[in-house]
Amino acid sequence: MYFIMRVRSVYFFIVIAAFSNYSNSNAQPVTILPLGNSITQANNSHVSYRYPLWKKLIDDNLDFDYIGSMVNNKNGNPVWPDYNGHVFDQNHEGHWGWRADQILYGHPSVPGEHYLSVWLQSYTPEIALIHLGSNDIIQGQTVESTIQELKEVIITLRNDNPDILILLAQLIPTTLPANTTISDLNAQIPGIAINIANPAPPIYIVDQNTGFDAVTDTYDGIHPNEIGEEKMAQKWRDAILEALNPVLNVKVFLEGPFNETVMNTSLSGVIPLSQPYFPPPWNYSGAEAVSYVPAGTVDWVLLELRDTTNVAIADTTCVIARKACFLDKLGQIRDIDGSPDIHFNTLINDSIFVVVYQRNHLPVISSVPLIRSNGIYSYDFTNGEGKAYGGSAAQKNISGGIYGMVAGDGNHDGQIDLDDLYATWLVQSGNMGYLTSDFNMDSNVGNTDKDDLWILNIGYYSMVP
Ligand SMILES: [Ca+2]
Ligand SMILES: [Ca+2]
Ligand SMILES: [Ca+2]
Ligand SMILES: [Ca+2]
Repeated sequence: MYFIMRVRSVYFFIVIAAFSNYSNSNAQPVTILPLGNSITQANNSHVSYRYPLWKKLIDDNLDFDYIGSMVNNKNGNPVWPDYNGHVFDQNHEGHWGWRADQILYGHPSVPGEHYLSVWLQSYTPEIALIHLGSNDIIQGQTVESTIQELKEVIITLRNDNPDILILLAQLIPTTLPANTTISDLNAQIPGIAINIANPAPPIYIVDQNTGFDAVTDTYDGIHPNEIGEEKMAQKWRDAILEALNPVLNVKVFLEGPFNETVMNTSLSGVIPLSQPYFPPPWNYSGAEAVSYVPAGTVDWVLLELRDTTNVAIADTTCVIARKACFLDKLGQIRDIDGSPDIHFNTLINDSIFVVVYQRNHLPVISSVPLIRSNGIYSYDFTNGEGKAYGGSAAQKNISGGIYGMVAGDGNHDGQIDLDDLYATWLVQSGNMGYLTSDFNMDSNVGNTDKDDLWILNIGYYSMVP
């Protein structure tokens, strides 16, 4: 027998501030469509919510582009001061006085302004901010017809881009008598999200009504003044960031505890209540903790997002977010609240690759960027050798066509070699508990860990850049 000795991996970790790195000339800006009526357009003495929103998104370092066939306010443009070296982006699709049906089919007195499906031929929104329906109600149309038209607006937008993020407003109030009916409409707007949300991405309901005072936050009982514009901009900004934050659904298997079809949960009872990835090489300081470990849990894992264009260059300088999660016996990674949907509070610049770390298995990174479908970035490492970057060097066939992370890295330095024998296995052998040399994860360290896993895997090392 011979042992392959390898140079130690060096791990770098960097502190990431949310939103701090969202600017890269390689990436396409996120296209945002402000869609609505006079409340979106504003007139020559008002800047529209679009202006304070634009400033907020610049502050967030979001790389974005307002789109829309319109570049003017009603009766001419106000002064939009430059901000941080940027000139205000005037594009919008706010049409003074228009109802939802006119957004869909056009306005008879201005046929040249066209309508939504025509506008969509010249641009593709990735995010739509929809504040629409006030004129329908003010002009005496019904809640029911307006709800139906809002649905058609969403369907039309999705026909253009199935992955569009729909941010649908509950409308700001008015001092007009129609306000009662606007409240009725607002009450039914969340139902739109439920009715037509699947299988498309979720529709984000943005409550522009709560906290908006029709007397103090408008200049005429209908249209926002500067205070009202600021309030609307803040609501839109928060919703945009929420909608852009990635949600992951990831599946992996661990070779050690894998047993024909599922993983053993023999560590149940010794798995710590707080995430165990504080020490090097992870140096992860997250506060994830639970009052009890959910049934069916195999172990803690650490999920990491790397944002770049190509896996080969997805090194630690590309890390944008990390989160400690639980791995269940079927390979599903779960948030500590039990959900398979892992929410990250970060923005993506190029593409995301996901890394999965576990204490005594070699980490894996997705071989391709994750793709968002129905609002979620899903990735399954288990159903193909090539799902992990490095292929057969990164994952093992652990049971006819099922692939798992490689066991035996007791000192978690990214390689399986003699150090794992001398530095950890020999020290821990004969002991029980939550121990890194317990490669088969049956809660004790013994010869089976060494002879059935470690020896077989000598020479494997991490394929994560
Ligand atoms: Ca633009
Ligand atoms: Ca209508
Ligand atoms: Ca090692
Ligand atoms: Ca063991």
